[in-house]
Amino acid sequence: VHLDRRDRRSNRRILALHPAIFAAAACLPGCCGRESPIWLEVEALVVAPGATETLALRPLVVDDRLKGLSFEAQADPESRVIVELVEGGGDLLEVTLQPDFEGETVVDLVAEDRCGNVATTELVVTTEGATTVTPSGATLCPAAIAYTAAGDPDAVAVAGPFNDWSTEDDLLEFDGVQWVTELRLPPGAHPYKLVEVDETAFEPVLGWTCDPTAAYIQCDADYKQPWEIGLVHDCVPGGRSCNSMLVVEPCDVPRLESTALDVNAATGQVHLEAAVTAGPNPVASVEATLDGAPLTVEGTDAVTVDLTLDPGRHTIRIAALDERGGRSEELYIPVWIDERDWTDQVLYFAFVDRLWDGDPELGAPEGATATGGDYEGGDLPGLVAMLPLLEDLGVTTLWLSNLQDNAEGAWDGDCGLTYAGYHQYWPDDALGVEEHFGTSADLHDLVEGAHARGMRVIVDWVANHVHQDHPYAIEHPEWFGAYAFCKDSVDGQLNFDRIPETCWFAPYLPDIDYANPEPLQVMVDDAIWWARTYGFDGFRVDAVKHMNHAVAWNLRSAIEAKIEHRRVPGPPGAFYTVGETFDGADRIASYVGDHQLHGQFDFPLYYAIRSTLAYGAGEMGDLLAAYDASKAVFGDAPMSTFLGNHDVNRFVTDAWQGWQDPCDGGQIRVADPPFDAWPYDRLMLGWTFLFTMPGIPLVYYGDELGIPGNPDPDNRQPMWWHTGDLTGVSSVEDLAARVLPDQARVLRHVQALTRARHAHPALRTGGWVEWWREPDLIAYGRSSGGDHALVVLNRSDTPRALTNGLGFAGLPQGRYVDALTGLATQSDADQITVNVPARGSAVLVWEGQ
Ligand SMILES: [Ca+2]
Ligand SMILES: [Ca+2]
Ligand SMILES: [Ca+2]
Ligand SMILES: [Ca+2]
Repeated sequence: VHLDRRDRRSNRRILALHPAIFAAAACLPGCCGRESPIWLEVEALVVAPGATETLALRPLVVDDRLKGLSFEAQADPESRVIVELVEGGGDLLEVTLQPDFEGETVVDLVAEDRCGNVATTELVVTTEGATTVTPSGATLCPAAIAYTAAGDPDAVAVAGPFNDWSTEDDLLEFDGVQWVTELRLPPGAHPYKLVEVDETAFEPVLGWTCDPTAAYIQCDADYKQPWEIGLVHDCVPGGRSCNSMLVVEPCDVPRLESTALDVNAATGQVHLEAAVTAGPNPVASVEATLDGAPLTVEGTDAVTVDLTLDPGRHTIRIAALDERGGRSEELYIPVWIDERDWTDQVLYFAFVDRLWDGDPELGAPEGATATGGDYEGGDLPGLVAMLPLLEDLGVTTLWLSNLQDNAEGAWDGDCGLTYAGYHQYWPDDALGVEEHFGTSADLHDLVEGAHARGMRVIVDWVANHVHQDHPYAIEHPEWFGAYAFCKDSVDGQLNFDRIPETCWFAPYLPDIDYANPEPLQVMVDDAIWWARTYGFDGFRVDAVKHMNHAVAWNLRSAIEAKIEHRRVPGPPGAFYTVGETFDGADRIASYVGDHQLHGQFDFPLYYAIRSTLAYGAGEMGDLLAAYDASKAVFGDAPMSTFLGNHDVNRFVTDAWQGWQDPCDGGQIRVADPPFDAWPYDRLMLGWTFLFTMPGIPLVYYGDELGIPGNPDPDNRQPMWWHTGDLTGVSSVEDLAARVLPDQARVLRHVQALTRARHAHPALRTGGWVEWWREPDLIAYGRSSGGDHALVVLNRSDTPRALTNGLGFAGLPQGRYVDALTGLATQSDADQITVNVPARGSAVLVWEGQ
């Protein structure tokens, strides 16, 4: 007989009365006068179809101080709900629902004390508000889709692997404004497309499209054919070949989402609002920290934080906990209270293994045979010790080598020699810190130490490949493409050019197949983990053109959602991505934009600087033409300008000796410092140009001294080969005292330029007006607001005195001071005479009338 709930309840009252009557009639020893146990109010238990939930019964009963309660539980047989009492005392109730169960049912609970007093209550079991579970056991979570149709369809479907790309299974509903639906999917990455269906007399016409509002995308393996080596990247919403990708977050814990974030970088005022969404269990508390110290926040369904912060970097972290200890993903909010934009930064590539050996115990070599191809001993404690010097040099952003643990051992490379992973482009662990460099704590020390000096920290993100020893390669071989060596050719065309996205850099570096949504999501998640765990301010993205466009796209979306908390793509924000695409301007630009990277390194300008200044080729005006050409392609994207990096030979060696084959009869050709002054003069001209033009100037470690180097690996000579032990060096002057006179000249020149650049917005922003041009000399005026500068570059062997007007170049009359020499010049009405040395430069900044 099936009783409805009302019947059950009255039945229970009768049951509850009965034991009291029984106890009065014949009480057991020690039981007389004792009363029945009393059930506290039992809240409904939310259980997902197919899932099991547990409930501790003992805390729900008051038993009149007697120990030894026992329980019984009885489910409605028609519901097919399985109830079991487990654990030693049998006081933990497990309730399991059939996968097809939906709605509400009641479980009768009986508590009996050792005197035989019993009490009953009912437990309502409901699926309402539960997350659902697939047959494989994964929890299903909601994923909302809203679509504004391009046409006037009769129906709109969402299709993906989750419904075998069906155009009929999951239809959207028109809500009067948009087509909407809510899917229930397991957490993880799910490609999908939207399908506009137009009914016709014969068969429906299907219009397949990507979701134009999708934050994440996925590009099929064949989106770019091998012969499409140009700039085709139509794997974008609206393009030919993309899929949109839902990234479904776990829903068995609370969720925290920022709903408002206002940061006033000038006053330090921060206003933050976040909404808390409960998972299956009610939210019990919200925890927050500011820079690691507890921060009191009010509310459990919405959180508001108002703070006034000191200048510098701060981190707010908030998490919500539910009644069963379930913890939300952390809401991570980094805040910079400073008015320096990314375009105001001076970037320094701290190539960790080669900067400063702060701990001789760290960094033992791995047995590589190539000179300069093994760990040399530089480490994180060394970089911490180097921060005062870098700050004095005017560096405001550090670019660190990848810090992921890299493969041990020595591996085959160029020149028939073996190499170790000292460069950190061979990751063999997702989240561990390279043991040659130090510990996780050392990395925290470095980032916090830099932040304390107002310096930002970006890190190399290596995502094109992993080392074969990486757990991803071992446990998920299906995440990697088929082996095709980049340096092999097919039909006379290098794989590097033919299939840049899928070729392998080395047989031991499996190339990630980014057509697979799993590694696409995992690699981006790992990147965000590093940024949030260590407080990084940006990524230098390695090998951009060797990964499909979904990688840059999804990285940017994840940054905006999980670090910047943006609703819509916007101008360069708190977090910066700068990519390495060793290629021409159009290819570089094809990865830059609102949905991809913020900027990239300006390789075309680099080539112009080497040509004009290192080789003395062409005319000096070529520099400005190259800058304008870059500007025409890259627009206002925050590009990083440079005159050397770890993949090309060093500037002074290139100027002095030209390109030299790094393979030298079975060993690496090691460059010596030039013993002429002129390569250093040429380098200083390069620095003057870089620091007096827009862009984010990059100092590749050692180029501030002009250290020498043939191509990789000799372009990565340890600093201490040229400076000696850096212990006790904390300023530019300390370092200048230890190096060659020409190197000291370069060092002081770079410092003078960074100081001028930081002090004068005219050197950072705004355009330029040509003031003088000869084949071996150019000069340009620059103005920003009320700030003005006149820059002269003379690569000839003749010192010059140039007299010209100011007004035509937008420059005011008055007193100008050369930031390089400190010498002042007063204009004669509109005329000024500028003295510039042979192979030298002048940076005249206006100091008023
Ligand atoms: Ca060391
Ligand atoms: Ca390692
Ligand atoms: Ca390792
Ligand atoms: Ca690749």
